[in-house]
Amino acid sequence: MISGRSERGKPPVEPVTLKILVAGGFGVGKTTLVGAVSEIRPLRTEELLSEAGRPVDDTSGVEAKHTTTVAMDFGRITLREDLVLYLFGTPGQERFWFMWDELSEGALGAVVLADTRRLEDCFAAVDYFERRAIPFLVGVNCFEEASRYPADTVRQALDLDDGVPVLLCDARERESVKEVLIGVVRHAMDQRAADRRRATLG
Ligand SMILES: Nc1nc2c(ncn2[C@@H]2O[C@H](COP(=O)(O)OP(=O)(O)OP(=O)(O)O)[C@@H](O)[C@H]2O)c(=O)[nH]1
Ligand SMILES: [Mg+2]
Repeated sequence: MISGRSERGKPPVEPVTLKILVAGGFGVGKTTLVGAVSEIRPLRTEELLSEAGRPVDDTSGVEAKHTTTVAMDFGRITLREDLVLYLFGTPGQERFWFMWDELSEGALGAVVLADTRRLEDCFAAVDYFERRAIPFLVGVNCFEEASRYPADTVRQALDLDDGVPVLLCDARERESVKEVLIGVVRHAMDQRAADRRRATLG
């Protein structure tokens, strides 16, 4: 039987699916970012921040926060009809980091979300991706209460390589998050192409 699509002369496209990680410190907006763009109801694994966790969960700066991600966030966004991203938000707290290696398996690239009030919280994520040569960009989640800094100031503060893009964003805004995601796909593709060129040149 001929499908509706091919009747119109357009073969159905099997989309390329890419895996993107969303990392960064505790409470920086990872769950918010995945929720802002996901076209499926995002899978969340939020737990109440408990009394028991208080000694280890550093909530300074995020006092209004009552839940935290304990395993991962998962969402999906179709960037183009032939390009679908699967988003995996990593847990922000260090005690859940044993999961990162598992989550980063097969990832094309990563977004490291940063809050300029607590930039040091994303050092570990930056280190992690640098060490494993996973292409990443830094998305500065611009909270209203935080001072604005130019991207270059953030780049210097994080001691990033020149090639690592730094984008200002709002994790609650779909269009803003989409730009970040397009940025990370572009950056990862560029980096792969550069790696291939280097490999060919020996
Ligand atoms: N004003 C403002 N608030 C935000 C923004 N992004 C997130 N929030 C709020 O900040 C809090 C933390 O956001 P989450 O998305 O839970 O952060 P997270 O990175 O997933 O946190 P963990 O999983 O615990 O590490 C929530 O109360 C959000 O509503 C933002 O861009 N602006
Ligand atoms: Mg979360």
